[in-house]
Amino acid sequence: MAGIQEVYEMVVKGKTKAVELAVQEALAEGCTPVEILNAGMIKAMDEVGAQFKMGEIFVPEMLMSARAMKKGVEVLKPHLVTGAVGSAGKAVIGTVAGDLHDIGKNLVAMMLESAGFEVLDLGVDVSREKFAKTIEKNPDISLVCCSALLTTTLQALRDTVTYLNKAAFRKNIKIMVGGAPVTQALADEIGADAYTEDAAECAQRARELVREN
Ligand code: B12
Repeated sequence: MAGIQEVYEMVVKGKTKAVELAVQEALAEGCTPVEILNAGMIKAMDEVGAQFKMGEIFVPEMLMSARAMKKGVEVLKPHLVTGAVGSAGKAVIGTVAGDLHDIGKNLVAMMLESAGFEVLDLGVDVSREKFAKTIEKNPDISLVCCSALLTTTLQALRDTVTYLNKAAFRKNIKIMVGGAPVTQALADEIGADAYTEDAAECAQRARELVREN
């Protein structure tokens, strides 16, 4: 589909205004929001990551693509989010300490909202203490989602989950972990309740998990 290809190219090039238009065009062509997200924007970020790794582009270009993708997601959001917010329970989400990547985390938050969760988003570079304090202040939280995008911040993910595992509130919450370098094996090893590869699956799994409690 021409619209999706345009979304892909404009995210790779970091053209915010053009992405906004391309997403609208792709929607008008009849592409589904999930297709636009996966085959347009996420695929584009993979290309950007590959170009960065090869030394073809640098952090500023990566940042421009990130901004362009955020704009595209904003346009898509009303088409993706459908559920009755709050009916599935309360969740807290954040990217772990030392990590500033938030696009994936924001998508997870959006999908959770769509699945009916009320979501407290703590943002990026979130310390384990901040996760814990938020849960203490909000005893109705039933789900904690931690995101990590760097191999160097997997240690912070491990520290966070270990810390939460020792807390008195542990029995009341389920912990989900994710992000590109995270695996099921790591999730098991550090004592998280679940891992999923993408945001849509995360929301689905979250509903099952919370029902188990
Ligand atoms: C955009 C980007 C940036 C932007 C981030 C902007 C922002 N607001 O997020 C900026 C420019 C700031 C940046 C900085 C850096 N980046 Co960067 N970045 C990327 C890039 C290109 C895209 C990330 C992204 O948004 N992907 C799209 C989203 C949708 O995917 P996602 O985050 O993986 O999320 C999906 C799943 O993982 C899952 N998920 C995510 N979170 C969670 C949570 C839960 C609970 C669950 C269940 C699921 C889940 O659901 C999501 C959607 O389905 C990646 C390359 C890549 N392909 O990932 C590199 C990449 C992650 N960055 C990299 C690097 C090296 C850096 C820097 C160190 C560069 C530098 N020299 O400064 C800094 C680190 C800054 C820091 N302290 O965090 C490397 C990491 C290498 C490694 N193995 O550790 C990558 C892989 C690029 C590369 N190939 O080298 N980056």
